[in-house]
Amino acid sequence: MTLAHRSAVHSDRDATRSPDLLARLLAHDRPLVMGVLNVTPDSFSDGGRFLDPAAAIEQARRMVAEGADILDIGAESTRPYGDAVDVPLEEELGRLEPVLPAVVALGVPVSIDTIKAKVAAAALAAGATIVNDVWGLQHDPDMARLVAAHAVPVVIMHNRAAADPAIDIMADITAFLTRSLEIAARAGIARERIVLDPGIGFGKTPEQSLIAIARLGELRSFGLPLLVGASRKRFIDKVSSAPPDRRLGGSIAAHLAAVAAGAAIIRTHDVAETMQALRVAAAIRSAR
Ligand code: HH2
Repeated sequence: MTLAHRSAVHSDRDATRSPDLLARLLAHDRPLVMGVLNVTPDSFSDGGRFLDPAAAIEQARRMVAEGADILDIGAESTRPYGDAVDVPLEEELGRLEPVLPAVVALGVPVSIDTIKAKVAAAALAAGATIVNDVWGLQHDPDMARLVAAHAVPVVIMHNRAAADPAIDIMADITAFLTRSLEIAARAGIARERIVLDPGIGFGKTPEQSLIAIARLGELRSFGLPLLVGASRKRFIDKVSSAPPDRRLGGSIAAHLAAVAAGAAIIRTHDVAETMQALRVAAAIRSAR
């Protein structure tokens, strides 16, 4: 690597750490794309594909080349469909260790998808700069403190242990996120660092996932940026039968609807195709 290249990488890396990272990211005049990197054997759509560190790093590189604004790395399947297998701390750390530094070195902000404060702490020490907690600071009592101490952006996602078709899902999402925001405030997390996520597929029936996208706009009343991750999720199969690796069309349809309703960040496995869809949708809007 030449010195110039090394210093360019270095300054990119510094930029991924700046205290106003989220504000700078959101200053783009388009929604941001967060690329998913699962270093797991059992993720619902790509389990095992990127468990090998070389394959994971290659996938991260591909997503950066395709224009990902953020890379979201996870080493424990969140198991949106309930069949949870807890991964021991050491194993989660062991999966991240050979991959994370090389992914951070790509110069794009990296978020750590974990519900464990210890994993988040190790990932932040290795250069990740965003925490993505699919239990919205409500699982690990140390998570909020950790996020506050590091002053990093945090994605607070709605979740439930089990779906209940009888509930008003928007009321449940609102109450859960309100509770998470209270936890965040008590811990001293600045509001400017918080992103909210309705948690598509998590503790929701397929119909409730559709409702969460259709009525996403209601969550704008929190006044915080919204993230939506509909990529390859099961509700797509309920509308139009397809296995996880054949749900790209449905994922894009859902993500465009989410953006129209106000989503600022889209979490996807398919960066190039999602980028293209977002660009075309924006070009059509501005051609009016
Ligand atoms: N979905 C998954 C994982 N993490 N984080 C946020 N903020 N929002 C989401 O919708 C979300 C998430 C599930 O997708 P995937 O990572 O592909 O699956 P797995 O958790 O099985 O690895």
